[in-house]
Order: sequence, then C-alpha cells, then structure tokens
Amino acid sequence: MSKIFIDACFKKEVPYTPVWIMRQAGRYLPEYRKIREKAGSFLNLCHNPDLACEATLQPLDRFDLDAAILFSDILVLPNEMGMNLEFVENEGPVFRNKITNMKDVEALDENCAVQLDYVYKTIKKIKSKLDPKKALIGFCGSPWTVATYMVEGKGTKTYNIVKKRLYSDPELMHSLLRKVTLATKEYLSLQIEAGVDAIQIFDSWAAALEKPKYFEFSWAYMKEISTFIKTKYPHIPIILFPKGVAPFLNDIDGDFDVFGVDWSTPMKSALDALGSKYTLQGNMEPCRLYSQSATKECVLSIIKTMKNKNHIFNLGHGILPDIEPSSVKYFVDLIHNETKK
Ligand code: 1CP
Repeated sequence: MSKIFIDACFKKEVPYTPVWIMRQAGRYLPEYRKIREKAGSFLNLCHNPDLACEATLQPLDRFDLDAAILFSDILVLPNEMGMNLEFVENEGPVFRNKITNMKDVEALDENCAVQLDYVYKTIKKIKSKLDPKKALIGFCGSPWTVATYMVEGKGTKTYNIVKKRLYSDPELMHSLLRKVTLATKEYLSLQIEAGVDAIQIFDSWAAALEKPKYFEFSWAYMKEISTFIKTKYPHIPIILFPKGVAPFLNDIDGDFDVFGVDWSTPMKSALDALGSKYTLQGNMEPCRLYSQSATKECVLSIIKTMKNKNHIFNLGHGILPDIEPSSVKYFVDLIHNETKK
C-alpha cells in the first residue's frame, strides 16, 4: 500500500502535505507520562518492546500524523558499544565512563548492533499494529552528535571538552567517529531488516562546529552512512537533519532523499540551495506552538513558500514538554486542510 509520507520523500505527487513532529512521543502527552511511570525509568521504557510500541503509537492515536517514529534514543547505541548510559532525573543523559584516550576508543565494541534486539522487537510490534498507510521512521544520531555525549559525558552548552580533543588530537576523534559510524551502519541495516520504512539521522549538534571542521568531522560520516544505506536499501528514504547549518547550505551534497530544515534556516534559503535535489522537511519554530495565531501565521507562510514543491511538514526541532496536545492537533489539521488538493 502506498504511503503518502514515503511518496513525498521520493518526490512523487501527493494529495496533501504529510506531517510528523520531531520528538512526537514524549512528555507533553499525559498518556506518555503514565507509561513512563509504569516503566520506572526512561531506559526501562526503551528496553520494553510492548511499552515502547505503545509510546510510539500514542501520538498517532491522537493526531492525524503521516508517520510514526520509533520510540528509543540516539544514545542506546553507544550504551551497547560499552558506555554506561544513565538518565539522571532533571539532568538528562550521563556517561560516567566518558572517552578520554585511544585505549577507551579501542575498548568500544563496534559490532554491538545485534545486541539491540529490543529495538528490532519493538519495530516488528509497531509494524504489526500501525495503519499500513502510515510510515514508521527508524533513526540514529549522527556519529558527531553521538560522539559529543561520549566525550563530554553528558549534554553541553559549550562543547569545550569535545572540541579540545578535536583540535588537539584529531586522530582520536576520527578513530572514535569511525567506530560509531561502523556500528551505526549495522544498526540502521538491522532496523530496516526489522521493518522501518524510512530513516532519519539526527545531527542535533551540527552548529557546534566551524565550516571546515563540520564537513570533516560530521558531514563526511553522515554521507558515508547514507551512501551505504542507499546502496544496500535503495527503496528506503533517508532524511538527514543537521541542525544549524544555514551558512553551509550551498556545500551540502550526498546520496540521500530528504533534507531536514531546522527552524533557524529560512525555508526559502533551503529551497533555493537544495530544493531541486531533495525533498525538504520542516520547519516551524517549535515555540510557535504556544500560540495558535503564531502557529497559523507560520504554517500558511511555509505552505505558500513550498507550494508545488516536494515538502514534508515538521517542526524545525523537537517539540517541548510543556506544549498543549490541543495545539498539536490544531497544527496537524491546519496543514492537512490547507494543502488538500
Ligand atoms: O524522561 C524522559 O521521559 C526522557 C525524555 C526523553 C525522550 C522522550 C529522552 C532523553 N529521549 C527521548 C526519546 C527520543 N529521543 C526520541 C523518540 C521519541 C520521538 O521522537 O517521538 C528521539 C528521536 C530522540 C532523539 C534524541 N535524543 C536526540 C536527537 C533529537 C533532538 O531533539 O535533537 C538527542 C540529542 C537525544 C539525547 C537526549 N535524550 C534524552 C534527552 C533529554 C536528550 C537531550 C539532552 C540534551 O539536551 O543534551
């Protein structure tokens, strides 16, 4: 059965603009908070295929979204590579055994993807329940974004530890990035074998790097992964989401299908630079969901810019935990109603 989301990724004509929302399963939904409590911890939830399947489908029960995204996290992969991942309440992800030298890198297991069997079980379960007209998106972090957590040991605002390594010991960073890339290729292959219909690679911390270092330490590895997946699975669309690369749009290239536009990049700039090659995804500023009139203004403006172009609607980054679910319903319905032909 044809899926509107997949058709849009492949630049086919679609009856309306498909929409999904980054981080659409999560804390802004009361039903998510309930099963998160039942699971006891965020990692327990990721490790439990029944509950992770339920969390994935929750936003689709409420809203007319065109795709589901697997409920998991970009950091489960480094966890299986040998890092000890913890999610600390009100602090976020923490690796206490962070990477400091080549020995630490050598100890990482790049063949760990088979150990993420709970993810593949979750995917199979979701696919058995998901409306066949809707797509299931699998995902991973870009090697750079994942490596920032492995080297910093947690989230950061300054990236000073990882950038100190990058400038003073680039070979250490490349060794780490090569290992994460190898593990990621296998991880995405196994997600596809389990049944995901599309893949998104999140490069959430792209904007931490100056241009030459961005292309050397992040984009090169994302491109390597997308080329590998496109060669092996040409029928699976790949979405790349590098957040904050507006100044480098003219240098973006590679074998992938959809470019995820973040909210700080004007859609028209992305269209001029990349619209002839890729479907564009995005890009309402997530905080506009706090106001219906601010939402409407932006949705109509993006629809106008993207009229008769290849477009998937989304926010320009993840939804925030204090957004009202009713605001999300307004956003999704507005997009479908305004773009129906
Ligand atoms: O307490 C809780 O319930 C945990 C909150 C939470 C959730 C719901 C975390 C911790 N991760 C997730 C799920 C998640 N993470 C999904 C699936 C849900 C969905 O999209 O519907 C996805 C795709 C991610 C991806 C992710 N995790 C990214 C990339 C996307 C982005 O927003 O930029 C990043 C950077 C992470 C790391 C992470 N995991 C969790 C948190 C709070 C963070 C960010 C920490 C930081 O800001 O450094």
